Amino acid sequence: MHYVMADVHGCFDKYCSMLKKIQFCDDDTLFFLGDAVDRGPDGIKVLLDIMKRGNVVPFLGNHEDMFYRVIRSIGRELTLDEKIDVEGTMEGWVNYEGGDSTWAAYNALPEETKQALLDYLGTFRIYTELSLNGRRFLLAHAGLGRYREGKTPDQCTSEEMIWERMDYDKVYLPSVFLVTGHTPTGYIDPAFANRIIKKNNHIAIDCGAVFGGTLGCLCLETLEEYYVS
Ligand SMILES: [Mn+2]
Repeated sequence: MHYVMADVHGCFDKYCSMLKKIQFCDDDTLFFLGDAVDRGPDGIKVLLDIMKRGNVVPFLGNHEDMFYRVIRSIGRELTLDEKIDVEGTMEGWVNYEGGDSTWAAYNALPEETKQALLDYLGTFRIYTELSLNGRRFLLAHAGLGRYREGKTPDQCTSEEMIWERMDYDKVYLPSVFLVTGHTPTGYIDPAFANRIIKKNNHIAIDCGAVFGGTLGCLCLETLEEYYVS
């Protein structure tokens, strides 16, 4: 089976409970739609776990984007523009985006693990399209950005696909389900707090695990929903 999960945000225990709940095995594939790290305590543990599994396909979330920008600058001569970008990113990441736990845990890692993580983050996808059981899906951390009629994925920037919030009241692509994390479902519609939202060809799967909500997971073949509180 193919599963999607997102926005674990350092909740390693919920993540492990979910893998047990879905009985995740070597024949399965997990599309991990970003934001493994930050806010919660154990983001690095989540990243290291998905890294050692051959059947988890990782996508870049905005939190991995910040982390990756910072660590790929370490030990390198930076241009002035890069220096400004990294310093600004670091400031926002650690002070406002919950990056402090990730940064501390990262710094405590052995050098070879740091290097392995750096290389691994370089393989993260921005988006993927696939068909299963006659349904078409597009997977990305944040999605297709602001709504514009007829907008297609190739017209979106990477920045939009991992950072921008979509309009969940609009159908973007008539025949494709957009599967996204990034925005907790309770913010999209309070009636769906802690639950996956399926409407207007959107499937929003961030159930706010780190904000006291649930961790959600969806099976793409069956559209069955799984939750860990
Ligand atoms: Mn996010």
